[in-house]
Amino acid sequence: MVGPPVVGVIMGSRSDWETMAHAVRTLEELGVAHEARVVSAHRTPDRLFEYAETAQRRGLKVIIAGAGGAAHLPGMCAAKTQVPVLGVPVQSKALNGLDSLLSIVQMPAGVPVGTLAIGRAGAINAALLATAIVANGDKALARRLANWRRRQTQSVLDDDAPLDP
Ligand code: RP5
Repeated sequence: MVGPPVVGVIMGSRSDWETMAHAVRTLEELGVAHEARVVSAHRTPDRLFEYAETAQRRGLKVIIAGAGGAAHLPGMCAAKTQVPVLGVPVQSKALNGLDSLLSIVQMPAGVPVGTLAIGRAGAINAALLATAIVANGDKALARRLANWRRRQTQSVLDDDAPLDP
């Protein structure tokens, strides 16, 4: 992977890494230049503002923001940048991520956050969606994404193991 990052992956806490690592691994598989940082809306608001305000001029095309609980990070990030923000609700201990999901998905009209599923599936899909967005202007990446999807399809077709009752 060469060149400056085009996808930024941010998360509210180091404790979110277990989930957000799935997004980063998927970006790596697809050869998408990316960066990953801990940026908390609550604990490091100045870092968040600086990150969001400089994202566009640093060349980021998409930001993936993962957070749990009262998950303000994706919405606050989207409030400070026109770079598309994809939100990943991290599965919280208290409410299993329903709190995270509702905090992220229920943005008032005017500041959109594209919200994915809770946890691992959301993190992987956020990376795939970010890749598809970036691939609109990158034919080589579009081919890599198409190949990734073909391999996924083939792996299901190839798995003929019996389904034991
Ligand atoms: C949120 O609070 C983070 O996104 C994390 O999911 C949650 C808990 O953070 P820690 O207390 O584990 O640092 O801001």
